[in-house]
Amino acid sequence: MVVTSSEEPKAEPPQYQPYRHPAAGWGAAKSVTGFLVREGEYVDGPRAIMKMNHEDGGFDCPGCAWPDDIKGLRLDLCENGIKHVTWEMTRKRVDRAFFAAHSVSELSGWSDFALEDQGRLTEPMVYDPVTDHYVPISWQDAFELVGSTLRGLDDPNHAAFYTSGRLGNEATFLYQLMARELGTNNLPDCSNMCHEASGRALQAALGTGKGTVDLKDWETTDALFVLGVNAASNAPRMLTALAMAHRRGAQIVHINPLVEAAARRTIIPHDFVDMALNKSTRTSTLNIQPRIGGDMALLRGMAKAVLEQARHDPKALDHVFIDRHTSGFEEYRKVCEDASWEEIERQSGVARAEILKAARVYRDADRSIVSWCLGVTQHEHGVDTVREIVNLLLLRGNLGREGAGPSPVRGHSNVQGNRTCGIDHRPATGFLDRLDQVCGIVSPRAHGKDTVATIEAMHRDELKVFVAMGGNFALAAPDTPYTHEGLRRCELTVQVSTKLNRSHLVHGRRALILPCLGRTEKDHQRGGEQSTSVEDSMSMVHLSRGMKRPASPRLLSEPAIVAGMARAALPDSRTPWQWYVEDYDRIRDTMAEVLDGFEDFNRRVRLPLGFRIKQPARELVFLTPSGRAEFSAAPLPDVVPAAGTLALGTMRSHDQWNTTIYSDNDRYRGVRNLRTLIFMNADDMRDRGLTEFTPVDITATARDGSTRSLTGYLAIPYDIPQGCAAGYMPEMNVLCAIGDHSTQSDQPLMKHLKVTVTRSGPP
Ligand SMILES: Nc1nc2c(c(=O)[nH]1)N[C@H]1C(S)=C(S)[C@@H](COP(=O)(O)OP(=O)(O)OC[C@H]3O[C@@H](n4cnc5c(=O)[nH]c(N)nc54)[C@H](O)[C@@H]3O)O[C@H]1N2
Ligand SMILES: Nc1nc2c(c(=O)[nH]1)N[C@H]1C(S)=C(S)[C@@H](COP(=O)(O)OP(=O)(O)OC[C@H]3O[C@@H](n4cnc5c(=O)[nH]c(N)nc54)[C@H](O)[C@@H]3O)O[C@H]1N2
Ligand SMILES: [Mo]
Repeated sequence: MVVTSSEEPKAEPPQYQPYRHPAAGWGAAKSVTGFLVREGEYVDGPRAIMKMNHEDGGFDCPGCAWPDDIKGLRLDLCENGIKHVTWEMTRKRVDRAFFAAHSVSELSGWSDFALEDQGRLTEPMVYDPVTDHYVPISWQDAFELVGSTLRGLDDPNHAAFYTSGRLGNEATFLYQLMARELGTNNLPDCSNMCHEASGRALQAALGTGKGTVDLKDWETTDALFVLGVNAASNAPRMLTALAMAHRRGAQIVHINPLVEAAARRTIIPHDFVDMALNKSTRTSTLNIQPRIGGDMALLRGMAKAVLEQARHDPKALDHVFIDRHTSGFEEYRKVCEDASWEEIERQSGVARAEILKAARVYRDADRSIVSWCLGVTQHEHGVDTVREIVNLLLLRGNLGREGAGPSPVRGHSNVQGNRTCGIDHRPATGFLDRLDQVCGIVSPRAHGKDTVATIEAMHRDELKVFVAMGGNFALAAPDTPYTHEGLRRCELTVQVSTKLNRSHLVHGRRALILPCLGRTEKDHQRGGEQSTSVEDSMSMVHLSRGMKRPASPRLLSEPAIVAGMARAALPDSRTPWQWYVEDYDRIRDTMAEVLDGFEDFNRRVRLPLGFRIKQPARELVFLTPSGRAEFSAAPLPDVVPAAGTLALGTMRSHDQWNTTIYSDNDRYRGVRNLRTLIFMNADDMRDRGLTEFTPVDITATARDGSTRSLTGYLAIPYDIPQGCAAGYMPEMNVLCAIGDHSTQSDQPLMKHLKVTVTRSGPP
């Protein structure tokens, strides 16, 4: 059974009161103070925070992938970044006495909050099946256990190496090198659940897997379109960019079934005068609420309107750009013309008049940026929708010039860097060729397994060793009971972690917990104190250097752990694993030879704000088969829920970091003391005879007809389109069938579960 924080006995009753205040500002300051006091970090916390995201050193905020301010030293912090850092810096420790006192069965009954709340892991531990306890193991023996198990596999493809997006670039590079030297591309990562769709769409359309804009573009654009992101909670520093844009008169259109806090007003945290005067700035000029999955139809409607206008207004389209740089325009024009307004309205759930308003903003802007996150990607047609974003941008030449272009908001602080540095189960041949040539290995060419395929292979006993560099796979992955069963079938599970979590308790026949340094901590190696590099959402690479004493003397850095496993698994390896770990400059020198855009890595990464990886699409160089930017003319999908069913999107609350739940509050949505909830449209509630806090059963029907349920969730009437509902991850992963992933990106359909909601019966 999955025990979640929501199942802990609650002292306080749930409360719901729609939130009407600006985002950030004093509400955030108060929340941070309370959090620092609770964590006993009111001395070290602020001191560490002053070292975060600094121009002259310091460590990269692990909170999200939003880039640092160009001015660097202008302190742009956020409530959630502070919580995230403080959570890592806690003084609490999980030591051998803790594991001796609590068996795995006992810990399995604890809440996820309670597990992480025990503090930092301090030494390597191995599972002892006889006593059902984790017991201490030396690093040497731990590596040997990993090595001998890997060496004993019939096929290297029976192992998978998961990456959560915290991992720094240098460890990432060594990790993928180890996997490929072993002979597998089984490199599942959190991107498989996150922005896989964005990567594939941008690659197909523009020949790059990334966005093309940077913060300077955000500062100069005329119109910002923000789709499917809860910025106030998940990329809070975007609030500053939105407020600044509004002050200079830019248009800001939010497209989201929910009107999130960032779509209203904010008080900029570093603007001390505003804080003192409680003066807020608007962060939106237009809010549009499509149905869940309705974005593609909405975007097509906007394109249709621009094309209609172009009949009498030649400047509506950038003909020169389209002729010179794109391919497929005529087919795209035709699908737009053929799509009826009735169908566009029905599929988007937005009235034509509203779509025309958004189209007018787009038409009137000289320069537009479209930004998006999971509300767009975690759908069956996520790839088509991102391509539709690109289509719209291409119509008016919004690419390759200042203030214009696509701008995906990435999640984990280095998830983009992980891909850049080789975490890809479908690697490009060119990359493998370079890797082989520089590192003297022979990489496998067959594609590897992603997250979903890894779990499925566990069930077929074709996946026996599962190594996770960070993350909390047992809760983050879909179909929770199925994932747990898969993990339990493994011969060996290895979790490289900073804190205790569910994935340590849902383990293979043999299991290791390998504790590592966090990003805030000093990393001392033979060659002196080391820094690691990370890449943000806008392709800026910079160094991050921890400043705190490690939580325990027995922690190793992530590069050292990878090297230890690699040496044990590959005794004949010619890769100088240990030599690399002594000085990360050596890893960077090799990376400079293998990775595009990393020339002169060691020098450039030490420039005050690091460097930007060169972005061919930005220079209008398109590495596509046609050498041009490609329009796509995909048909509109049918996303209208069947009668009696709702489309349910799973999302984060304000007070959580993925699977880490800080509290049961969701301030910006007005909820306190409750996570087992479902936000519903008031009419949908009335149709089902529900009122606020009525307990309901939620049943999801998968494509294969199987059903999965949650019971006793409380219904909350919310401003969300009819036919749509929302609730929290990771708890709701129980509802997401393993087979329900996109045929375009293989991403689980975490934002589009098909559910029925009924009043819970008597207990
Ligand atoms: N504090 C904090 N910061 C984080 C994280 C965290 O957990 N906590 N997680 C990090 C990670 S890994 C990631 S990937 C990002 C995630 O950042 P977000 O993408 O903001 O994450 P979600 O909470 O899943 O919210 C998705 C948003 O999409 C909207 N949405 C749902 N369905 C649709 C739809 O069909 N169309 C549109 N247009 N919108 C829709 C929801 O209303 C919600 O506002 O944040 C990163 N930053
Ligand atoms: N239903 C549903 N499910 C989702 C999503 C959704 O929107 N809906 N979102 C998906 C997305 S976008 C993502 S990114 C995944 C997140 O999936 P993961 O990345 O797997 O999960 P996290 O919760 O971010 O991982 C938290 C754990 O990371 C470890 N950790 C923290 N810092 C470090 C460090 O510096 N080094 C190491 N080695 N470990 C560290 C700690 O032990 C902590 O318990 O979840 C996905 N799951
Ligand atoms: Mo993510």
